[in-house]
Amino acid sequence: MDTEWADADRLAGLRDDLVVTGDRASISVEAPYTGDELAEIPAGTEADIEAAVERVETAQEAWAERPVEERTAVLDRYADRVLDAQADVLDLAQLEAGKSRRDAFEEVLDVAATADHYATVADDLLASEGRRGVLPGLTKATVHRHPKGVVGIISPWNYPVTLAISDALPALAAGNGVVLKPAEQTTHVALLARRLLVDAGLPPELFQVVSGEGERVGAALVDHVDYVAFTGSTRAGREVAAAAGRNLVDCSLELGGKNPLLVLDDADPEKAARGAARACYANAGQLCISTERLYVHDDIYDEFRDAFVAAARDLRLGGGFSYGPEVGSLQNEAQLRKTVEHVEDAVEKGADVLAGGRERPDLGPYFYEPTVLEGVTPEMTAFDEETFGPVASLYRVDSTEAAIERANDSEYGLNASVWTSDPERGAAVGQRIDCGTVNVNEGYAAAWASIDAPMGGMGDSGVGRRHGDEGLLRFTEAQTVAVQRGLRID
Ligand code: TXE
Repeated sequence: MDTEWADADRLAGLRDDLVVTGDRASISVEAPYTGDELAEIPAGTEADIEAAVERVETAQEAWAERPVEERTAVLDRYADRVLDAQADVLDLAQLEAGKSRRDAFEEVLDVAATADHYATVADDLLASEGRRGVLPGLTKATVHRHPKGVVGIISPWNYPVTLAISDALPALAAGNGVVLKPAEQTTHVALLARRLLVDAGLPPELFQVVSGEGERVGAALVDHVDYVAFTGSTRAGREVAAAAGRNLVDCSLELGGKNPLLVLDDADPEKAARGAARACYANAGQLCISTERLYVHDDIYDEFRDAFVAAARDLRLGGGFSYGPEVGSLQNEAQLRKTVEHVEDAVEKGADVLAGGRERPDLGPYFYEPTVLEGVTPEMTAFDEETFGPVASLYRVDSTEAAIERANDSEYGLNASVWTSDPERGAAVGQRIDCGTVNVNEGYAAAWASIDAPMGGMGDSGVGRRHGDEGLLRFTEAQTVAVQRGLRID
């Protein structure tokens, strides 16, 4: 394979940073482009988690004592470090996740922007803040922001750099330490991203990584930390939240989505179709905020459908470490099977495939063509279940009201997109959609790029927000110290 990361010794060098306290069983990791085994990672245990937490706890106390500017200086240098090392990060993200280079590039951009953002604003967000008392003049209350302590991060394989690091950055800026349990499939690139933080000056003890299975090592992590930031399936998210509840620790959960895109009657169908194609097929649809349901106004439905089908067919599908292909491979066999099953089920029950609908074994074991379905009905799995693959369903609606109603008819509520020639109208429609983020005249990247605004889900899409002020303040305990100013009954 055309990257130096395919070298077993180089990958082994990254695994030196894992916390492994004894002999461990191993988990095989494969390269999605070929299906070949890439490496084996240790199947961590609760003992590894305990050791990791202990190391972080000691380092965290000293870290929290350091002035905020010293902590944020590390983030500032990290942004530069990641950009300098981008070729290496992109290669490894592609190798382990099977994604296109363009999709990997978005990860690098996101972590660098997140680091820059919190390096700039953390100082203000963490400053102690005077408050007026309930009885003005009688008490002098000040709110202080203390770190939680040790933050546990559980990350998935679809955005293995961003989702491992973009929560760690504000947590560290706020004075916490971190124990990360990355997805089994993409452990090495998470280790690389963490090593770059150490290169940027982070005390190495402060950020530990334990590899292994979610049910075992992920679940153990939740039992030993002071806060959990989880990104993954709704199923695992519920288990994490239940355990966090038992331990009375706070958590944030970014889970799945079945995200809607609305094309209003005044939209430019060509522009909307190109944007929609990116929204549906970025990262081969393996993106929590990607679009799977498109509600298009009757007046422009035919024009939009033709343009959208053409845009889906035009996307270049393929592997390799260049910027050529726009859409990469699915990450694993389970994702491919789920995608195939959703499409087969829809076709058996009467839906039409307007584009794609085929595996591409000539490109690699898990490639699947960008697919457009029409005529999807409620009995079909693709109607309301997240495919997490390159499959989008087109629906005709006769009014904006109908589009909003259909968009809101979902257990999920992560991300939506509205296309119109009137941005104000789009923003007004957006506020009526039950999703944590809404993009107007953009598929998904407008909200994602708004690093200083919160991002997260409603309903089954999760709890809590990353990015924005909330993205940092969730890693703090607010403490009020109130001084009585004289009035008392003696
Ligand atoms: O996710 P899991 P999977 C959705 C998407 C996908 C489906 C399954 O629909 O098809 O989930 O993917 C760890 N306690 N998303 O099976 O299992 C696990 O080791 C603690 C949406 O890969 O949720 C990994 O590190 N941790 C999504 C992480 O959770 C547990 C991204 C995610 O794996 C655990 C990924 C447990 N009981 C999948 N069980 C998004 N929001 O972007 C698993 N893990």
